[in-house]
Amino acid sequence: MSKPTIVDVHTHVYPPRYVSILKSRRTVPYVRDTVPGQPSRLIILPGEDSPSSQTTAAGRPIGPEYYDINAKIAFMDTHGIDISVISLANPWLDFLDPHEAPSIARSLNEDLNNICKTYPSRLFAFGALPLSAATDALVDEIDRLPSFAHMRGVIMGTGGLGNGLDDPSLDPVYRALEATQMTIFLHPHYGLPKEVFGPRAAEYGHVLPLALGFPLETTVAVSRMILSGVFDRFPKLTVLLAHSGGTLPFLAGRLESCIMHDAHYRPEGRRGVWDVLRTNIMLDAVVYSELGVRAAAAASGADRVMFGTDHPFFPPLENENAQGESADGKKSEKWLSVTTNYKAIHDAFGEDKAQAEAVLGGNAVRLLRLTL
Ligand code: 5CU
Repeated sequence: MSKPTIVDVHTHVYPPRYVSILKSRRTVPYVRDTVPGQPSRLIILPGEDSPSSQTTAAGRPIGPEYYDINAKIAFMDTHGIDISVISLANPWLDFLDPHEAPSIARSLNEDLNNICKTYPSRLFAFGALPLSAATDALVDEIDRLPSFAHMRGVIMGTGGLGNGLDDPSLDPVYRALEATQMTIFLHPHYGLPKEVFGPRAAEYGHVLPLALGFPLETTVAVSRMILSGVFDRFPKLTVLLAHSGGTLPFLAGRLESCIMHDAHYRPEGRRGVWDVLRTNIMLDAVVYSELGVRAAAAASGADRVMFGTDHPFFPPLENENAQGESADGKKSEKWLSVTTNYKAIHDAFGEDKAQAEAVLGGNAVRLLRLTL
């Protein structure tokens, strides 16, 4: 029996050009050298280098896993992953000066496609958009993407052009993405206002922003897209939601019910939340539990849920300084964050091996057209 194809749709890279940009900066996001002989540190999250976050050493060590595609391939081999759809990691190009953003986006998308070419049957990509620039520049970049053989969409944060993803100014962007069949990979970065987590938040490291802030940010962003009618105007637009859609699978019924009971919100020809979930939305399976995978499959359909790893984030802690190397220096150790997601998928589908295999790879190959 042949081995099913395993596809990782949620796996990040900071190409060398992007790392150089981060190294040239002094405010978040940036890369800085701290202790001589130790890896540089990547500081990306809002407020991550503020004095109140000193209980967690600022940022995370950045090693080859973040920028060297050979390290990504080694990770894939260790974990039995055949194909990865790589994407720039947060905060993408959001912080760039509007004048330089379009040319940097062009170069980075070319870099990403060229990186994929080095392992042609194993790598595809979600490109990046110069979101700080004018809408025309974004549309121009989207229109270029189909000429890149490996490009299947764009990774985007929740900020849009500065006013979120329900901003009508984004309509030309959505129109271009729909027309070019480029999927939005919607990914969080900004989390929730820090006040939500209270005065003791720093004692808990990154746990609250990453475990709760990230998914809630995604949930709010996609809910705003639904409420503003993005999917009514662009019925063929496809969006892959990071982290199994945040809490949307669990809260979709409540969202739909609140819509139906709101006297002040009566949009014409509105498509229901469940319809959008099952038609436009795809969910990754980066949720670390059987319950989460089941909820994702129940909400969007098991034929729209796809395996992911979030590599290079969440490496085994004991390897923090070695960036994935085991004590003897070999790069062969499996990551708990990955094995947990594999187990969640197998446990969620039990005897239904065909469905597990679809989530592990078949869905991604079909929905993202992962053939050259
Ligand atoms: O650990 C982190 O900060 C992150 C991050 O910034 N982005 C991501 O995708 N996963 C984890």
